[in-house]
Amino acid sequence: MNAFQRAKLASVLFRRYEGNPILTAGHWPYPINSVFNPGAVALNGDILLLCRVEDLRGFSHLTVARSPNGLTDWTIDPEPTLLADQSSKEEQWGLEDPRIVWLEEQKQYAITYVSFSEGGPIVSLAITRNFKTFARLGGMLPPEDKDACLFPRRFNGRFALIHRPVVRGEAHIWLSMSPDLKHWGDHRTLLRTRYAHWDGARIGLGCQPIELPEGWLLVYHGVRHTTASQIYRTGLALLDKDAPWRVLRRSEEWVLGPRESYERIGDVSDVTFVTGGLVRKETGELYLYYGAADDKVAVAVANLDDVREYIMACPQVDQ
Ligand code: BMA
Repeated sequence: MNAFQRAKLASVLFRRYEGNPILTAGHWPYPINSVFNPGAVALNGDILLLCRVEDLRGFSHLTVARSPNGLTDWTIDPEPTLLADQSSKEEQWGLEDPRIVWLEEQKQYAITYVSFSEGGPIVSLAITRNFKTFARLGGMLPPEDKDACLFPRRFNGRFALIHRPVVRGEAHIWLSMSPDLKHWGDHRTLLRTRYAHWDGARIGLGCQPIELPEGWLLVYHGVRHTTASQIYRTGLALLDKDAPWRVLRRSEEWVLGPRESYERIGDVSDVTFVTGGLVRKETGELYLYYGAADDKVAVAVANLDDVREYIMACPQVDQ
């Protein structure tokens, strides 16, 4: 596949669901400003989205929405599912942008989300079996840090966390290791912004890492500053299956970006921000759930074999 053919494939890889946006403030059982950036998981035969919901003060909490097919017939918890503890300085301005992964060893779901503290955003961890009761394990690393997710299993005995600290104003994707989910070390950069590209200003993890036969698919967002504002798009990378600190491939082009009016117009214009991924084994499809213009939830669908073909056609990465 030459570069032109690859770019052509990138532009048709993901198909927007024709019923987008699938969740909006109008669907909500209680008054809210917006709903966006959900974590996604299959649970008890349903598709569950843990949505970021912004209340009428401008603070966020997390609420569960369930659907039998991940597209329609959503049932939304009648009240917030996970609220910030307002007595805690670390969460005083709310909870944002959850990513969910099933921890094989613990037989529990790990939710990594952002607590918005006085000192900036903190990557925090909660564990649950049922999305009704949660063990809240608190902040994992100091601020300013966002866009984090664990891998579902250990590598050489240690857990791995993808996250996005901001250092000297630079926003690259990092990977850190821990023996116990509490003490983190061996911090290293995984993916860097690319000057002058669509992902030149900032990058961060999208959904949870997706396991493919070729390695871990890393879905990430990239930001470009323009004279008018900024554009949030989505790209792909491939990490080594046994050593996810090794980047094997990275897409030159984005695979999803603001195009439809629900992505271009909203609380923040021109944002497609993927936070939930779901592999539909029955159909061989990958669903990506994303926040559209920071005030609605939308979904884009790809054939998983096409995604594999595309990422393997992307350039190898020099590290
Ligand atoms: C990022 C995060 C997301 C948000 C995005 C676009 O920095 O704060 O929650 O969706 O910006 O505004």
